[in-house]
Amino acid sequence: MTVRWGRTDSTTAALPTDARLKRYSKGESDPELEQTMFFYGRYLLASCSRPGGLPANLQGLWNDSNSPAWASDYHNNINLQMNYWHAETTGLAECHEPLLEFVAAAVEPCRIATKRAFGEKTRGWTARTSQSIFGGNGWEWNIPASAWYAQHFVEHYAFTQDRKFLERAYPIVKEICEYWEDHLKRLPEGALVAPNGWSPEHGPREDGVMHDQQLIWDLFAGYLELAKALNTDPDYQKKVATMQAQLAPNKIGKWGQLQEWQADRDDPKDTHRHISHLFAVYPGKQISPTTTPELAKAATLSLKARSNDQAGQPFTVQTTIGDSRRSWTWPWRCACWARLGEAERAGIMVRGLLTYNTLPNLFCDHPPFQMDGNFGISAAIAECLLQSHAGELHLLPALPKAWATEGSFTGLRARGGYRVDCAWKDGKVISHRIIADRAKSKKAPVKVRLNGELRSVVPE
Ligand code: FUC
Repeated sequence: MTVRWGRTDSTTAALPTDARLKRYSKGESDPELEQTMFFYGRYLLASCSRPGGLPANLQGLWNDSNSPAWASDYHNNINLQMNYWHAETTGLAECHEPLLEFVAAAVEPCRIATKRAFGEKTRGWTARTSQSIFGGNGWEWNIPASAWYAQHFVEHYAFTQDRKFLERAYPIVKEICEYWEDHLKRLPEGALVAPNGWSPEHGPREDGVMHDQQLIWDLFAGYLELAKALNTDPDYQKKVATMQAQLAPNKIGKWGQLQEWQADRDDPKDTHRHISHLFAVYPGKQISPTTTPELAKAATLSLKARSNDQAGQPFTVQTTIGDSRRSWTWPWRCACWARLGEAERAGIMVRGLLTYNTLPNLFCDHPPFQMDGNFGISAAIAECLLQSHAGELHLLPALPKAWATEGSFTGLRARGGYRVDCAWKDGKVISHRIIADRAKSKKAPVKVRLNGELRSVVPE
C-alpha cells in the first residue's frame, strides 16, 4: 500500500531524523516525515504482532527494562485497542490475529475473575484494566473492557468477511452481551444504564457513564451485525435490539457539550487526556455528522474543550496544554476530528504528536516511551483519507490543506471487504478504484461519497 501527499525538499530530507523533528516542531513543512510516521506504525505492528505470537503491549518488542512503565502490560482502557486500530484499515488484518487470540485465551481466566468479583451466577465476563499474558487481571475493574474487545472481533469480520472467523467470533461476542443482559440496571423511567461505571481514569464511579453506555450500544450493534450475517438466534437478536433501544442515550449538556456523565457537570476548562465519552465518534460509530448531526456538534464542542481549543482564538499545536499531550491522545483526537470532518484540526494532531511526543528514533513518548501513539497515528491518518463506518465509502473525508495540493493512496481497506485506491488534486478526487475481495461483491454497487456527492459505484 502507498500514501503520498507531497515531497520533502532534498536538503531537509538529507538531515538526520532528530534535526528533522526539531525543524518540523518549529512549524516547518516535512510531508515525508509525516508519511514515514504512517508507514512506521504499520512496520512496527508487522514486526511485533504476527499470527501465532503475542499481541503488541505498551512497549511492543522494544521494552528495555525489568521494571517498565505500567509493567509493559496490556492496558485495555485505550492503549491495547489503539495498538490495533490500523490493523484492518491499513491492510494488516493478519497482524490483528494475536490480539483476537489473546482475548479468546483470556476468556476463561476472566470468567473466573468476573465470577469472584460479581457473583458465582454471573454469566459472561469482563476484565480489569491491566492484563497479562498469563491471564492475570490487575488494577481497577474496567467493566466495559470486554465490550471494547468485542468491537475488534466485529471489525475483523467487517473488513475481511471471513466466514470461518465469523463462526468463531459469534459465541465470544454473544457471551459478552449476556454479561450486560444480566447487569444493566433499569432506571425508574425505564432506561437501561451500566451500573458502577468509571469514565476511565477521570470520573467517579457511578451509573450510566456515557463511555459505558456507548460501548454497550456498540457491542449490541456488533452482535446484531454478526448474528444477521450468520442468520442465527432470531429471538436473541430481538432481545439485544430491544436492550439497545432502551439504553439511556447520549445527552447534550448546558454548554452544548456531549455529556460524559448522566449529570450535566462537564467542566469546559477540563483538558484531561482521556476522551472516553467520544468513543461513539471513534472508534465507535454511534455518532457521526451525517447520521446524528446534533450529537456530532456536541462532540465537536467537547473535543475542542478537551484540547484547549477556545472559541474566537486560533487553534494551533502550541495552544494545546499539559495532559492533552501524550503518546496516545493525539491519534485518538486526530481520528475523532477526521470523523467529525474537521480536517485542519486532524492535521494539527499529527503535528502535535511529532512536536511533543515523538523521540528521535520516532518511537512515541507518553512519556516514557510507549508505542500506542505509533500505531494510533497510522490509523488516524487512514481515517483522514478513507472512512467506511457509516454505510458508505467516504473518500478524503478530512484532508488537511497541507496535504491537499496533490496526492494519492493505494491499498487502504474498507468494511465489506474492499481495497480502495484514490488520487487527488487541489483537494478533489481525480481518480479512484474500488476492488472487491469476493467475486459476489463485484456485481453489487456500493455507495461512495466523494467531492461532496454520493454515488453508486460497481466495484471491480
Ligand atoms: C492509561 C492512560 C495513561 C497511560 C497508561 C498506560 O491508563 O491513562 O495515560 O497511557 O494507560
